[in-house]
Amino acid sequence: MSTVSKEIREGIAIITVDNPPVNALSHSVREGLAREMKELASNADVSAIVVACAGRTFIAGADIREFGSPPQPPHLPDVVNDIEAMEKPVVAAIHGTALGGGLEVALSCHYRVALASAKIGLPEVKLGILPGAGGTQRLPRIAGPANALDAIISGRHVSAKEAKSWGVLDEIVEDNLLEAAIAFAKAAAGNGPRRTGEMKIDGTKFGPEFFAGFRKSIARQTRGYFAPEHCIRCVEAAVSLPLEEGLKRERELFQECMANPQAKALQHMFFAERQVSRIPGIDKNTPRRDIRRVGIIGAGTMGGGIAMNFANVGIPVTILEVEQPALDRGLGVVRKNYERSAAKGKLTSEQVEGLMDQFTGTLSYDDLSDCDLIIEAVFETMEIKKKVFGELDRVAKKGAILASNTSYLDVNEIAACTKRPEDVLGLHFFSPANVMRLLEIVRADKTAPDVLATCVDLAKAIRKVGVVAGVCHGFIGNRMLSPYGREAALAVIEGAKPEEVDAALFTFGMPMGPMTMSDMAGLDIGYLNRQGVGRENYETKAYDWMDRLVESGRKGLKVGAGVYAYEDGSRTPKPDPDVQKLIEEESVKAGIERRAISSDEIVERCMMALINEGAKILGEGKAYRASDIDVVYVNGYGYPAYRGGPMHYADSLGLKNVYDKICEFGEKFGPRWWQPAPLLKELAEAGKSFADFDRENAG
Ligand code: T1G
Repeated sequence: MSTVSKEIREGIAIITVDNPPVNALSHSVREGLAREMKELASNADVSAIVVACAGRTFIAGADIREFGSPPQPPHLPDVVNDIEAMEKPVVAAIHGTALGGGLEVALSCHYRVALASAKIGLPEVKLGILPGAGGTQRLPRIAGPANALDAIISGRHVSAKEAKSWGVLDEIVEDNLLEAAIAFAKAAAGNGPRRTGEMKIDGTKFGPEFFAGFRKSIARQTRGYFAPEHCIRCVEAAVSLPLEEGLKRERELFQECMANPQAKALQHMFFAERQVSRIPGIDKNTPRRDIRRVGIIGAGTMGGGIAMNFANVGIPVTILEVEQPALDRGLGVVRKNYERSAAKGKLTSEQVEGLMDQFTGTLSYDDLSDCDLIIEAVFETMEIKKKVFGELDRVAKKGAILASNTSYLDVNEIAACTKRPEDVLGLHFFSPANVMRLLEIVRADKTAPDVLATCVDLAKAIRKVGVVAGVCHGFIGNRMLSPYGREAALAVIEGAKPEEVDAALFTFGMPMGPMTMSDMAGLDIGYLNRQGVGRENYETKAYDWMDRLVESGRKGLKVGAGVYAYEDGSRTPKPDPDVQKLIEEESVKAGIERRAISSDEIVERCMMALINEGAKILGEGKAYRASDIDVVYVNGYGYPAYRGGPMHYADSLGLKNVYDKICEFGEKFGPRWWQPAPLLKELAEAGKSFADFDRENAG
């Protein structure tokens, strides 16, 4: 069955693309569009053409799955140019999301009619590339260079209303899209084509200073990314060159992006995020439980943030605290968060009230008896967790899902203190919980399939990326963070300054260095953890200097002093000579001769430690895919997406090289912490990658 069909109604040809799930511009679609346009160009019975799509959306772009193989003709730029060249008016009928190559097809049409609910966008930059079928030349001509840059660099989905204000859409309708497009085509038949490519840009306002200003304005958010600068150069070409030369320049810059390893890494992340919801033993026939009301235990920072996720999607929340002042404080923080969004114009004051109406505060566990899901977000000790779950076991209704927001603790042990362990799992949100996209869904040994399936779906419903992890200390993210942090702290005691360690990892692409991160989290958190696990269970050389800081009152940013100094309430870390002096004293105490440590060594040790722990987690089955680990690190720990996450990064280095490096570190720093993960050894010796592992275990 062809993915492109044609029907002629009263002299109007309707070309329909039908290529589920998102009408991507696969080879057959490009062929079909080229074939039909060619036929219609000379079809005397036809005065105008409508391009529409079946299914849930207009064309959502080129077929990303085809990127790995050599492009087959007809190539999209040619298909698009042929559409624009048509002598008969071509009208695009847009519903859902017209994205990437899909918007480029629509821009090559002479007119565009859309549903009010439709969105348009050029998100290619999120795939490490740029709009390569005329989008960077036609969008600036019709919407102006400033709007075009906004759309191309942000990759955001632009509403129909805004797109119309940009001049991209000619008409917006609430429904009956096809009829409206046909009527529009009939009316346009008399006017002939209006080619976007022929529209002029008033270049006077968009000179070098405009582009310099724009580059400055995005420097921070695009740090380390390759494609954004190429996108800007394309729009500069649109302003300064005639269409044909601009399209040629776009093609050159597109090829450069496609050849850059960042494109492969970001495309890996695209599919990795879509794989996370594929869980062995769970499919569409697995029952789900209805979640109509959610209970939250604890109205602290985490509890409040978690609750907002549900209120934001219309699920009412009952939030429990032990005392009224704590409850008032918690709900007050939630209201402040919403009011901050309102102040930025993201919410109206009515919407703020509507959202706050979703919240019911209580001091009594009994008020949770009608909740379908109850999430505990109380202090991180097993004793308190068990007490809370004992209460939940008493009050929660039959079939309610009981979840812990623990970051580290044993969910099996928590589940065991209820008479319904099959209804218990971990839902580990990341702070700030109403902002961070990542959700670790911790599958306990007895968690029932319908409980897991319900929470995997729920993650998507509350706009999170839900990654399933097995029970182990710190699950996926925090477990890997520990060896990463160890190597960073060891580098300090061996000779690197804290700011050098941070600078090395910041340059690598981390949003901040581990020392700054520790100060933000609070050095006392790690200190108490270490007190709990005992000196024999961690590398004392790495952390004794930090413990001295805590014992001297330097608990981190919250007290204005930690590894760094924070003067007058500022959040800017400043190296502190007192700290450096303490570190050097601790090196002597530990019998360490300090040495110069290069940034490369710092990055290598931290990354190899991260990767090796990831391979252990994968080998133990505590994560289903290496790509799941990449999703955790990119969405929960700020790992640079343009490196594809730690496991994809390892593949880019070659697992044999990674394995050899870890063995080398074992010889140099001792085998205690540098034992290659068995899975890493196995894959390296077999000449395989983590991607091979995922493919072979896709089940
Ligand atoms: N190509 C191939 N498969 C795609 C696809 C695409 N462009 N978009 C989605 N899919 C698959 C996806 O993997 C999933 O498959 C299913 O469709 C549903 O997607 C020259 C070169 C459209 C907003 O970047 O943003 O055009 O997992 O789960 O949440 O300039 O998909 O079910 O097997 O995401 O409702 C530019 C990418 C391409 C848009 C729908 N376009 N897609 O979101 O569903 S580059 C994009 C999306 C380009 C030209 C260049 C979203 C969506 P499976 P989903 P959703």
